[in-house]
Amino acid sequence: IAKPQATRKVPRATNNPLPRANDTDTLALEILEKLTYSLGKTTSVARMHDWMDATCLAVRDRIIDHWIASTQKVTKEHSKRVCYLSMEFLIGRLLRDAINNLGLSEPVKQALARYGVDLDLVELLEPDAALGNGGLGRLAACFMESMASTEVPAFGYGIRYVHGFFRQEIADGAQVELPEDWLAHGNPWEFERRETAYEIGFGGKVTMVEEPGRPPRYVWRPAERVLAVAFDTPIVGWRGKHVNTLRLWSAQALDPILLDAFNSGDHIGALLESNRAEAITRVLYPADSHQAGQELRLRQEFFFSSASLQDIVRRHLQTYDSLDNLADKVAIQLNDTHPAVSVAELMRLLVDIHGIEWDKAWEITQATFSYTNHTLLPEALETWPIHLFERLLPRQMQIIYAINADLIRHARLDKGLDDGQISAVSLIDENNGRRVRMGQLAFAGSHAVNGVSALHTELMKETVFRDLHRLYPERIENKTNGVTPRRWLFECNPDLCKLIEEAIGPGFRDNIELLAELDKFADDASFRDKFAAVKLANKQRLAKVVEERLATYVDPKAIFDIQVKRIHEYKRQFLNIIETVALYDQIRSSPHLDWTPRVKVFAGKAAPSYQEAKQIIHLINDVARVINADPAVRNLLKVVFIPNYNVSLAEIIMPAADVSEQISTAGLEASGTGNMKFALNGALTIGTLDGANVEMLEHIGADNIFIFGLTAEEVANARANGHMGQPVIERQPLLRAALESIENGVFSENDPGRYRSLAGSLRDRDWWMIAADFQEYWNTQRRLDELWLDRAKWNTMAVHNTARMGWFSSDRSIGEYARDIWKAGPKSIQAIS
Ligand code: HBZ
Repeated sequence: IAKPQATRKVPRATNNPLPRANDTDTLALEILEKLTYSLGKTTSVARMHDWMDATCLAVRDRIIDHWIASTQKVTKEHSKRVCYLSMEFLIGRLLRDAINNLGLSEPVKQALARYGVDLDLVELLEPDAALGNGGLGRLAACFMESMASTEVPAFGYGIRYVHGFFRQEIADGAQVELPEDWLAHGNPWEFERRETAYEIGFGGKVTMVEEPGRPPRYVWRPAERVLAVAFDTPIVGWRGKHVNTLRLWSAQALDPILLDAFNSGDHIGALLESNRAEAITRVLYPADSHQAGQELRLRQEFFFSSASLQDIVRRHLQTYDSLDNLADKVAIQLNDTHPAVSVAELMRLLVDIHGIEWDKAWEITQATFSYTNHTLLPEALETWPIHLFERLLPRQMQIIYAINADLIRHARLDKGLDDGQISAVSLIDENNGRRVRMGQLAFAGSHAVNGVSALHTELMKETVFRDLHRLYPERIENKTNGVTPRRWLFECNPDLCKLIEEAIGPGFRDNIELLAELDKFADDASFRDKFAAVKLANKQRLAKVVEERLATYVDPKAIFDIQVKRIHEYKRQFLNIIETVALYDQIRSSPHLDWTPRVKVFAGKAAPSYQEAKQIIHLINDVARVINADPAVRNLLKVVFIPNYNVSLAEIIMPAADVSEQISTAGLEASGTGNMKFALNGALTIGTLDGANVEMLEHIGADNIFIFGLTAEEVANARANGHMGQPVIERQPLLRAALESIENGVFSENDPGRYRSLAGSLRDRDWWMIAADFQEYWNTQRRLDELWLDRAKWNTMAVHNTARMGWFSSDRSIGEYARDIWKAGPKSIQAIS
């Protein structure tokens, strides 16, 4: 009789994650296990993609350990949770973030090296998750990382777009949009939670149900229902201390195939419902400054708002037996107005579904929500035609009317507002064919409303929300944006971090404001030289990318003058390129002068329907073609437009800039966050007194930043006084000549009239104050040229920039939100000063 084999010891059931060592041997084994058992490959047949997947999966296991621990802690302590509702999360790649935050950079690198695999190459294969347009979406991603790093329990709620922000190519100088396909090879970070799914209704009818002895109830019977299914991605904070969840919703049909139709031979019809449902989360709208306006967009907004709120309410009721204390346990932040319909939807859930009396429900709603505004541009403020809203969301429309009636009653009776003021605060715009104003709705439904820089917050009080601000003077407050130093310094600029650590020790990695200690090294010549050497190496890396993608040589010894951001008239890439043309003219007409060599770098996407922005891209490329081919400039000036700007490209660009262009028309850039990333990495800013530039000036000091141009107030006055560009242009020969060459086809010989209307807009109203600001911009650029000749001074200023940017960490922003708005997170975070 065979002896029974010794069985392996099975651990008892436990809530605790498996203990793991962080050494190279263990990681090498775990990666190999993933390769073998999750991907079914051996080392001899594995492609680089397989190594990437195996590495992500092995690292993901480590995150899960911390994830479980974090969730248990939050549950046990009944901590208040932050729910960050955002239509966009521009997260980029996650592998390096995860490895770095877990402190596994070296062991993972070594582990892969055992198999002859280079981690740097593996990292490049991860698709860049581009579920956002620009600053707003990237801010949401930085905030998710900072909430995890500062141990604020949080859920990010958004949409799992199948196709993220479009891929940009440049063909004959013009932007071409191609579909983006980040999920094509699967997504190793996400967990599908099929059990976490909610029905989302659209259309249909509302009926009033009267039962004896009870107040009337409203019952919404939607004509159409779709399912929202959760996909969770763990977001790991610095040193793996805490892990939060990014929960993205995907739309599915309740009935994936209509069997009746299928069986009767209508195979296409059988799929209609699922196609219609899945369309909701198929693609991100690529417009960041004009209202999309289509029905599908409103469906997206309601879909993810309703799913998130149903989830929040259900989870709350799992722990508590009432929704009365909802606001004590959850803070919901509305990232712009895209989720503003949530205000009406939460009211519906509280009143219609959970039977809470209206006034009580309103109290809970206001105490739970807060709202962040990101723009003052009138054309970007969201409004929806009443008829569309009513047809798609009939019950929510009734609720908005009821909220509005209360608001107007209060304004008229308690505050004595007149008709004009009433129409300004009303949730319904009666002047443009009756529309729902989402900004007003978000404001009314929140206890706190914030702008994203000091200037922007003040302008909010004076412009879009002037009358609501008078009605509720305590509600608007400022929360200046920030960026996560993990991605935007530690990961993208490791050499600089090494140098900083040599100088001031490692403390800055846990408290970024300790960067201030670098200040004293600004006058240390040997430190400065090392700082400059790191910058040069970063410029060489960017030059290589430019060479590979554009087959253009740029000299890393020249000034790298960089403007990367969405293309928009108010951001004034046009001003920058006109200055470039003027400089080109000057170099050619005075070749004997000692010109400082410059490389002008541009990158950014235009909304596909934004013709002026697309023209600006075309112009930049046309100017680049002519200048780069002209032997007369002798490499003193180069212009490059790098296609397909995204988070990963930004990580290469930010550390490589000498000059950061932040030149928006004053009063129009709510904050900016690229400005912070550049300065943190030691670039000198040339900028207007706009958005967070104003606060950067205060922190960095006027001696270390180049400010020019009209102030927001001066812009408003000039516009009010009927400013015209032509008289200004007449007085400025440089501007005049540059503009004439652009409009006469010097850069577009095959289509000489191409830029006539673009240039004409300057002669006319000059709405963006390009002509008005040109001369000062030019003069300031020449001051930079001169400074470049005194490299010691330049480097001193650059060091001061890095040293003084610690305050612009998103950890600081999150600390302020936690303290002032959410009343959530560890006491140490809420105690931020
Ligand atoms: O939000 C940006 C602001 O322009 C920028 O100044 C600020 O720093 C940043 C973060 O607060 N706004 C956006 O990026 N806006 C959008 O991307 C957007 C997207 C979809 C829309 C409207 C705007 O429908």
